[in-house]
Amino acid sequence: MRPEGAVPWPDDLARAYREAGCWRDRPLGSLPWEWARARGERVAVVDGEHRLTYRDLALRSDALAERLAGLGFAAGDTVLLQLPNRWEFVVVTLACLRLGVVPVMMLPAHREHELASIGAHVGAKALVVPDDWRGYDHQELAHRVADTLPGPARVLVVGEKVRPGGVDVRALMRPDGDVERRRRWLDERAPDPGDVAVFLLSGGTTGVPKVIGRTHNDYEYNFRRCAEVCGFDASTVYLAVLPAAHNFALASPGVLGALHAGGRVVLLPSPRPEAVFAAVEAERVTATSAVPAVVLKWVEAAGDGGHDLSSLRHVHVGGSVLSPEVAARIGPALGCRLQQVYGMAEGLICYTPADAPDEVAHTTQGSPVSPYDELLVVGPDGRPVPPGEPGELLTRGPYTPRGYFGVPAQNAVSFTPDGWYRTGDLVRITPEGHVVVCGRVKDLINRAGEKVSAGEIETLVQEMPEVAEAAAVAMPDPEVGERVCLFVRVRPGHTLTLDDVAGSLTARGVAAFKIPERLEVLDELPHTPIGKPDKKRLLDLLGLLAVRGR
Ligand code: OOB
Repeated sequence: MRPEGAVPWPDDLARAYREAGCWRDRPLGSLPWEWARARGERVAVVDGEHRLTYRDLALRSDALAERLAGLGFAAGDTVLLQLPNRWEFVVVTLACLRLGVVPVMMLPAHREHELASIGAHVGAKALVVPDDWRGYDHQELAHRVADTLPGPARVLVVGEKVRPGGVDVRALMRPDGDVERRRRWLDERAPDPGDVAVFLLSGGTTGVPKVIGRTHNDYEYNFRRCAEVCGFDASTVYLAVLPAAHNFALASPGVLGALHAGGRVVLLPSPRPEAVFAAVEAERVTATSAVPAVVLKWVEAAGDGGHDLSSLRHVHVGGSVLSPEVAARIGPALGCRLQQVYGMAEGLICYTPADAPDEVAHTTQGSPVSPYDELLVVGPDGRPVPPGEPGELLTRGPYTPRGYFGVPAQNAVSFTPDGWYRTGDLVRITPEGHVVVCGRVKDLINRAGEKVSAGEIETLVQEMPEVAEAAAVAMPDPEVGERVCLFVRVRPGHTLTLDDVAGSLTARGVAAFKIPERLEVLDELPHTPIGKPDKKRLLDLLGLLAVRGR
């Protein structure tokens, strides 16, 4: 079953991608048994004391898939998946894929605002959450959100403390019963590989939920090609520290790429240097991925020594701009090679080669992982710029879908009529074919790789009674790259503080990473000739305020 509203590729291209071997027409849910047949007793997933073999993964995901079917879930249903980097994340994801239930990859940091709007948009039938996580009661959150959703939505809970009204997911994973019968039953119900397998969230929404349906075919190709480019094989031990729900750590090549290549995945719910270095040493990790803000912390902490990091071969760094200076420090500090990655939930992934010379690895974001990726760099007039000149990057290809789910008006803006996705990124392409990201035209704030839509924040803030007009801009920051800075004009007789704004947004259930970290109240916001806040001038003003020491 196809969730209605997902935009398919044209038939002739679909045929070409099959003939070229990009699309293999195998549902992702069949992979765990394929892996188990080849290497059943090898450890696939490590989470602290928990070690699951490939066979465990197949058994447990089948058990959960069958019992989800027993609860009434069927192919094409959507569920909001909000789990931290724990072994259950992998089993739940594989179980959904097996049954054709489409998980929507929410982040642990998301709150009511995000869960409720995305849940309503995709018609979610359930939320899968931890009981509590980092002192936050996700179970309670899930019940609250479930009550707001149009259909009856169930709350599925991973943890010890499942309260009445919630379903105990761990109990459903117990691999007891007739394994062969269950396997055949699920094989017969396998979803179509051309259907949507997972929904990813776009980095930075505009208020309109931007949810990307990735098909079994396109997503398998995504993680298979990334794994090849990163040299993943049976000796790979991949450490997932970024949220596994993010395309980077999930499939670029990430968790799924490492498993597909026969490697081992180590899950860690935090990127803190001490925990990461301990895990690298204990599990002999060979590869990991990080955003620049995180890798900078590792580089700074590595000098303290104390841990044996010699197993580490590659660290993949992407999600936001990595300065050449930090890039050059990574290899010497961590004793491994850097691979830069420029990617997006919408599809296109570029990697610097695993053995690239420093010049390429330090100063470019690599080249597309597939020879069938198409790249076009255009000027403001929409026409291609001369080779090597900067412009907005448009892209199409075998793992870049043709539209967001269920938002035709937004698709008319984000995609061209002939299917190119407008990345909103300014890039230039070197004579050797490597992409260099040099800016962006889209209005978002990239805070340590987490994308915050300026428009979304402005809409929320403008609903505050004190606010007459608001504009959110990206404030440069040495630690996290950018932070949200808010400029406002207040209504006559009102005042506003940063705490007021933070308090209001938090009360409305907005994820913490989106909350503005600086507020400037102005008598008047500068405007462009068509009457929008002039963000260029606001940024200049921010620079001036910084110089004056504010
Ligand atoms: C990754 O995915 P998203 O969907 O969170 O964000 C995509 C956007 C890009 O359009 C670009 O604006 C920015 O993030 N970005 C970079 C970058 N990599 C991504 N900007 C500068 N330099 C880079 N290396 O962020 C993502 C998905 C898969 C793999 C890696 C990153």
